[in-house]
Amino acid sequence: MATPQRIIKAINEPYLLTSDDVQAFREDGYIHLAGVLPDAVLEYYEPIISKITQEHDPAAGVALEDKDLYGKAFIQLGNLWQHDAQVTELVFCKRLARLASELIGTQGVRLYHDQSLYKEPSGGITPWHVDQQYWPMDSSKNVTAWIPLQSTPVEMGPLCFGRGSHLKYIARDVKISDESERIIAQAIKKEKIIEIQVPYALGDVSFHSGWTLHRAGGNATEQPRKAHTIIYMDEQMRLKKRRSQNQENDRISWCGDTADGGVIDGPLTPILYRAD
Ligand SMILES: O=C(O)CCC(=O)C(=O)O
Repeated sequence: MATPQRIIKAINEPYLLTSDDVQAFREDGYIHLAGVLPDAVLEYYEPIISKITQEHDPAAGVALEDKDLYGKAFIQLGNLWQHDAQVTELVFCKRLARLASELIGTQGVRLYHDQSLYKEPSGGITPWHVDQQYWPMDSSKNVTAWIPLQSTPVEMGPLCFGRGSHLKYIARDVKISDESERIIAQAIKKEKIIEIQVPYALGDVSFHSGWTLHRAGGNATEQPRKAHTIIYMDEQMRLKKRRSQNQENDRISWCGDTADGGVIDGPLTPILYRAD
């Protein structure tokens, strides 16, 4: 069944940012925007994303208590857009891509990848970490849209950000782990970084930079915390020499046959928005 036109229209029309919004994003390393996606959009796409996540859960059948720290944090599935044409509509939509481009200040943005991150009932914390240590990108012009698929009270484990931490060079080589949780929590105290954790209403979307410290609490509710994320990068983003196996794994997953130093413009990283 084709997606109703009112849904297609809602995900492609602009959401207007103020210059204060852009300044806040650049100073804080994140922004939490209200009412980015209408309820009807989330009610339409949530069951599709949930079905794909369930069907392709790489750890299906493993009990929560038998999972490691990462597995307890969330069920993770990458590039849902390749599974379903309707998810492609959402992941490729202009409303979110334009927001990403205006926040990071580029002429246009490409997709890096999308993923679903479902925290099971009683699921564990997402340890403090930075995203960009996984990405072989030669600049910090990237941003993740975090899109909860239900209203998300604090006890369900919404994202929590270290305000302004993208400018502090903390734990940039530490992969997400018990160690990253401990090291970053200590650094946050020492540097007096303010932690911002607030509930998300349905339709709220946050955007955070690749170097922003962030975590999420556990899910203390009996419902799954369903979230979808889309990672955008500058349309001119170049592939840098890898510093770790994680970055090499990302190159293999997302960067096609891009040569070192070249623009990452393979079939998995299409341009999603370009200002006229
Ligand atoms: O959803 C989560 O718990 C973590 C998400 C995250 O770290 C991210 O999207 O960068």
